[in-house]
Amino acid sequence: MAESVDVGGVTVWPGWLDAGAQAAMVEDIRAVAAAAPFFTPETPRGQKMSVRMTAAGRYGWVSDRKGYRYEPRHPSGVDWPPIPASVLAVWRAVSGVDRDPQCCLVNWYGEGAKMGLHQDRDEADLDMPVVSISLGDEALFRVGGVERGGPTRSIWLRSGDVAVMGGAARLAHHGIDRLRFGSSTLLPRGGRINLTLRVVDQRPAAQLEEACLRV
Ligand code: MD6
Ligand code: FE
Repeated sequence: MAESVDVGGVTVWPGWLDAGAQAAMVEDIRAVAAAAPFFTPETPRGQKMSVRMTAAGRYGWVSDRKGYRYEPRHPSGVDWPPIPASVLAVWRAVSGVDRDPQCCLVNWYGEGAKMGLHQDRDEADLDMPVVSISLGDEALFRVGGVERGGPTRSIWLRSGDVAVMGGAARLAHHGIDRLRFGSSTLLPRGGRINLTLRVVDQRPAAQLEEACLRV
């Protein structure tokens, strides 16, 4: 396994997944999308995002005119499918925490898609990291600080790379400036899939109490 790289406090593991593992994970995501089809979210101000989204797990993250939030069901009303075992295994290997993710957000980037600088802050327990898995075309990932407007650093995320955003960087601003469309052959029609894994809820009270008794 290659060494990790620190980008503004985000730990990136280049090539965490080999080609076979990437192809298998794409098949797992196809099955997720068959149960919970991709949709195009809108910002609360009514602008269509350029990425298409779906999710797996107990919660999916959705955005529409009512705002950003986690929802227990796909917009069609069906439950989100379970998080694939291949994806869970990555979380368990790199997250460093004892809870499993409750949401695997699936972002699908076509040609020209990007994601503006944002913070991931809709989760209740910010001691839990966000883990991201990149599949397909290379994407320019920008990481800034917790405050908006400071200096930023960028790194090209490639297919199979895994990034962990935790600790002091948990609330860092970050986004995808652009894709090198067609740079990977993983997805037959090009594009990029990014998976982000999150714990959404606070830890159950019984476990919190137990953790307090232990210290
Ligand atoms: C992306 N990633 O790579 C967008 N969020 O397409 C994210 O927004 C992200 O990579 C939280 C933690 C890691 C990430
Ligand atoms: Fe994010």
